[in-house]
Amino acid sequence: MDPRRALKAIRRVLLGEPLALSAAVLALYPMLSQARWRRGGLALYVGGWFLGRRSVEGITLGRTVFLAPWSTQTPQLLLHEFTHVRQFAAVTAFPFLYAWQSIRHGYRGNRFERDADAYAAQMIAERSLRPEVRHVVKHTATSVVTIERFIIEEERNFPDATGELSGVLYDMALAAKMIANKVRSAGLADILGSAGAENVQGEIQQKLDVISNEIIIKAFDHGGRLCAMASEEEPGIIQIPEGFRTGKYVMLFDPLDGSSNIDVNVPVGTIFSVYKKITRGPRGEMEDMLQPGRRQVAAGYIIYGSSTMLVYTTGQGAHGFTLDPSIGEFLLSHPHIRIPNAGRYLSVNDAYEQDWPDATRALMRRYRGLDGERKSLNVRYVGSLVADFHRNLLGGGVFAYPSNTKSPRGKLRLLYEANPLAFIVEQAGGLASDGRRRILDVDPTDLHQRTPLYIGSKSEVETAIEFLSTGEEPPRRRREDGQMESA
Ligand code: AHM
Ligand code: MG
Repeated sequence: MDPRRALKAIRRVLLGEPLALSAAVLALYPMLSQARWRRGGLALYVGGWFLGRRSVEGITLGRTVFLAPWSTQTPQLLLHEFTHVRQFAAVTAFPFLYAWQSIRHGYRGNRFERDADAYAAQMIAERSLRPEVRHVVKHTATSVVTIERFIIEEERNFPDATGELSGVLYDMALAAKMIANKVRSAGLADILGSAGAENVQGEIQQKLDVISNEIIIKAFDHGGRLCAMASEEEPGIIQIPEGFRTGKYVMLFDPLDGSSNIDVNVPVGTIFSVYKKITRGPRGEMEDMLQPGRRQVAAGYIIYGSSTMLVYTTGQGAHGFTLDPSIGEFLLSHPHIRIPNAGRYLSVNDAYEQDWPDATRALMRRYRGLDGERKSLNVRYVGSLVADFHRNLLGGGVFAYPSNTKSPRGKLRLLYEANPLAFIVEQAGGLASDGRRRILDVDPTDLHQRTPLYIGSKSEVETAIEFLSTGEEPPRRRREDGQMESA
């Protein structure tokens, strides 16, 4: 064997390999760059032996932190190990004191361990409790964090990842750029207005709905990552054409939400939701589509506003990227979005007030400060879900689309709208409910099923649940044909 290669292999066993922390984590906790990070190494096993285990998740020696190859780079773990770096720097006899503490009080009772846990918890809480200190990444002229780099770095947290899910996210970023381009030129090209056809919900389709639907289907149907799709604009499952490879994910999407607003230049958006296939065989089945939202593996939305932004989650926080049109790339701009716990905004269409159940009316009076119990929220309603949701996600507040006598289950769709946004809001520290149940726990029965929706800041959604969870059904109305409206 080549001696240089042998030396390298020995070095790898002893010292592991250098590890670059993800850009999102560093953006949020810049102090972590003061430590040297490595993956693997003998020290992990020696530390494990000392503590009576096979290995430990991380071990710190001086300024170097060794992380176990299978450990997930959670902020908790990284900040914990970083505290040991600081302890090493502050106390010369740290290793001896640490050993002494462990012998006397055990691993858990060791004061250096307790200090490290406390520091990590405090830093994480500071980030989430002070959302007004909104973190926006500044890129330099020569160094940027693209969505691609971010996805690759996030994927490293899953040693078993095959890259397929990352591929789904890239494809969506590409489709988003193509749709953004169409939306931007909508006023210039002759593509405004209705395409004449009605969609499955009985609404008039705008031309851009049709175009966006097609862009997404074409971006995904031969990539080999999905085995089926479902779109708000199509009645049934969209299968991958014969002859193309199928993958292990299904995706549900609303290609252009709020499209009735395009004519008046109001922001619109795309919403998507990804699940792992649960049935056997290469094709996606209805069972794969009708999974509860808590099983989503990824979800996101794109807002085509004054700038185009893509926000997504894979269950490791919600992260926002802004499209830089000069280089045609989504750049990390809002890592680890945290929604303020209490709201500033209330977004609801109160033209339906006369059709709301009493409990909903009482809830809205509370939000508006009319029952004297609290200060009023500011009312902001664009009528474009993605725009209303996005503003409240960053600024705090609640979006509500209650059930009413005309629409006993509300208007919004569980699978294309409520579930993906619920996944994101929960990852940002907020809540989403239909008034009684957590949205992510609802078992879907129909591809196009609707749901009432209360989504946003935790304390505001909790207020909604408090008012609405009494089990009261919305009052029914007599239809023009004399029959009672069904729920
Ligand atoms: P769409 O999917 O047909 O575009 O409808 C959904 C839109 C949402 O963007 C928005 O929140 C809601 O409809 C507004 O409805 P309303 O006009 O009843 O307030
Ligand atoms: Mg929609």
